[in-house]
Amino acid sequence: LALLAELREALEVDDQLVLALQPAVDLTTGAPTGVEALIRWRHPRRGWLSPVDFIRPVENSEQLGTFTRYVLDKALAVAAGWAREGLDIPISVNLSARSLLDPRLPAEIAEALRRHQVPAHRLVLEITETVVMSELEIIDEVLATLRSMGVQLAVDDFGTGFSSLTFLTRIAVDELKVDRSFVIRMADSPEAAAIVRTTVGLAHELGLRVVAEGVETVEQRTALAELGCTAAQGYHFFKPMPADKIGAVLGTLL
Ligand code: G
Ligand code: G
Ligand code: MN
Ligand code: NA
Repeated sequence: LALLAELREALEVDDQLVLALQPAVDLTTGAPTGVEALIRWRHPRRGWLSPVDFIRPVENSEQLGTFTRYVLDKALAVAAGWAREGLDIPISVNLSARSLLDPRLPAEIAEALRRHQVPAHRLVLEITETVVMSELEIIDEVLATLRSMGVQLAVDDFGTGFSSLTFLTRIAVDELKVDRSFVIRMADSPEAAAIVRTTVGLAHELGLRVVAEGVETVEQRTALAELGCTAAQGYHFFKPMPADKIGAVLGTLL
């Protein structure tokens, strides 16, 4: 596939794959609770590509490991910069479920954390639970190892997978991210509102953080606060932004 050959090149030249960064904020104080890293490909001929244009082929290729290490390395370089400025804020990285099948991943992440001198708790790995049963044991072990290192785990797109609740009984996590689809429908769907309220309650009962995703309006923000949600992310607060813009934003918010 041409795209994969081009990606191999992009992973080597270093200025094509860039991270967009989107803060999540505390709904009461407005302070940033974390920043999510979202990959973008500045393709020399095709223009800006979104991950939806290339993640699936990468996941099914031999380049997944290289790609995952690349994203983690970029994200930890950003976090290292914040640490030098005295900003104590975690960075969240989206991991393809398939990359959790590599038992070398925890050691690689440990090495990257050391190299960038970033404490493990400043890294949050966002995972989805769309993995097939036969692979669960390996993934459980990789995730348990990462968490024992102090790395934080977040369940992304919570509520959209096939086994979210079972997943929570198997894997100890730190954060639930309420999927954007529920936030969008909250106002006119009692079902969506109930799912958000229940997820927030579940998180609180389990002692987990909860972040609502895709908040675009002040109405959604108010409704979330009324449902007891404490943190949120979305265009209403910040769009994903280039790394050189985020320092100023975090500086003014803290
Ligand atoms: O940022 P955007 O809305 O275009 O992201 C689209 C999808 O790509 C989302 O599901 C997001 O989680 C995923 N994504 C963004 N960055 C990364 C990444 O670095 N690695 C992986 N595996 N997925 C990512
Ligand atoms: O699957 P995941 O939750 O990681 O996906 C995050 C995606 O959502 C990213 O592609 C990001 O660009 C996008 N995103 C972030 N905030 C908003 C928002 O308020 N509205 C919409 N439509 N997309 C958002
Ligand atoms: Mn995410
Ligand atoms: Na999500």
